[in-house]
Amino acid sequence: MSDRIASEKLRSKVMSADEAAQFVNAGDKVGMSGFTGAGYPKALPTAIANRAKEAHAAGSEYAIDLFTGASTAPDCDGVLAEADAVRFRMPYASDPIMRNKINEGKMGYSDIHLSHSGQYVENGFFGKLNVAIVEAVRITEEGHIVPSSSVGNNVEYLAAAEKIIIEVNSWQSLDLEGMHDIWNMPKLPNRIAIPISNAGDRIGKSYIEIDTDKVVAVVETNTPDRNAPFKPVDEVSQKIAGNFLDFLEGEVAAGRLSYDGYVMQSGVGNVPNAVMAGLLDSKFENIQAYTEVIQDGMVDLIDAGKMTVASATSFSLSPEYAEKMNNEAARYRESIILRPQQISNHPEVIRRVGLIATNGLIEADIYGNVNSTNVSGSRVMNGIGGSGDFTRNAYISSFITPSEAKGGAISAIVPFASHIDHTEHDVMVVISEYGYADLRGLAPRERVSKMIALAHPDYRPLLEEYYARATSGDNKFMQTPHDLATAFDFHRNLAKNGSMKSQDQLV
Ligand code: 0RQ
Repeated sequence: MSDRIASEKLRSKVMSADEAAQFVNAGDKVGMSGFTGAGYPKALPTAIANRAKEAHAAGSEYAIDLFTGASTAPDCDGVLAEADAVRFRMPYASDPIMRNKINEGKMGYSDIHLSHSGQYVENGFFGKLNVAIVEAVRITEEGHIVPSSSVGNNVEYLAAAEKIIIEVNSWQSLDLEGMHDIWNMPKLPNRIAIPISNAGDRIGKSYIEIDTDKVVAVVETNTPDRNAPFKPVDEVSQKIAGNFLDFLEGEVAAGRLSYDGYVMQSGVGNVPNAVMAGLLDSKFENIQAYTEVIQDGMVDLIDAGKMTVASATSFSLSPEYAEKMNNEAARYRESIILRPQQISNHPEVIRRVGLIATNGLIEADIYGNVNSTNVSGSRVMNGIGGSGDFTRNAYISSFITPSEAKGGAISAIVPFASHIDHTEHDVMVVISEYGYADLRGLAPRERVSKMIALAHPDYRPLLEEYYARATSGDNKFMQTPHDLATAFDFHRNLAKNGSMKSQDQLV
């Protein structure tokens, strides 16, 4: 038996994943650890999926409501979705099988701000939490949990659940201990200010205290986190990164930012990773991250001495970098802090540290409204994740995107966003490979030419024609002029012809 379970009381609860899964009943609300392929339970999801398959084969119903930190991985969200073992999902999902089930209407999905999710569960907005299933690096003598490569909503789920199942994963480095900073938010009405003034402030403990009487099972695993590798930096991403740096340089020239101590938040994805590669060769020094996930680019910035501290709730590393983190966690824990997501994404701290938020988008419209979640208004891609937490509260909010998707069939700049996650009131700067649109201080109509300049040249005439229509004829209201009859022509073209381009362009 693993020496990672120091508590004698909890050692007596060790059993197989199949045995532990018997504690998870049909209809249960289950809170799991896990955030972007890091720190999710590795054995229970498959065991629960098998229970579901057996029940379905016998003609019985079996599905759970699944809450996590954010997305997980194929061996968690994927296997559960494939077995039709999930009725309802919250707060974020990016697994392709699960996405299809959601879009086919076979699963409910509440796509909510990540900073809200823990407190919603704690306060019973989703009903009583039956089971928490949390991955740990080890269990202390007192029965405290040392989390693994993500913290997510573990604190809230462990506190709220009636039963606790712990997976102790010996693949995760013991040297992660000391990297976590667990601070319990006092409950309403006794809240106090979160005592973080700088990204690097440590305010809590290195473990999560739990009620050990609630632990019904401990399962031992030895399985890696499963994150997908990043795509190599291509020409478009390189240009976007260059434009992002030009925007930062402009802020320095205007006296609003210094080369010393830029505080960043960066979304996940290939383009944000390319931006970080761009920062490696920049004049910026002593960069800090107050963000949600730590990806490869940030590790490179730390190694190069460019980044002094990175605060997040999770890793989101390629397999190669995850291996490196495991081997060198003792060194990295000097400059990396993993916090509960309620704190990593908290509006109060985000506003205080004065960070520049940088996230990806699906589409932005000519007035600066941003859609991060629903393709053509109806088909969910992933979810809002932390992008709303950061965008709304940042010192400067920015979005980065290639001008086109799907080989040019889709324009990232559209007349009217078909779903809006970040409104024109929150979005300050939008960046594509064609430049950056600084929307600050501009009235809606003043933003239009800047947004159209970000579009691919194929789409610019269509956008200009649309704006001309919106500002002429019967449309007499000039604050945010729209021609409602043709506002969604790009999306209608896509549905009809497989491209947002006009009929004339396609022939
Ligand atoms: O799909 O690879 O199958 O072609 O979306 O697009 O260009 O590689 O960009 O990885 O940065 O993702 C908005 C999805 C962008 C992401 C989104 C398709 C595109 C491709 C990926 P393929 P790219 P990125 C807060 C950050 C919400 C959560 C968030 C996201 C795939 O940034 O999920 O911000 N954001 N979290 O082809 C159809 C469009 C499309 C499109 C892109 N208009 N229509 N498909 N794609 N635009 C902090 C954290 O949460 C960590």
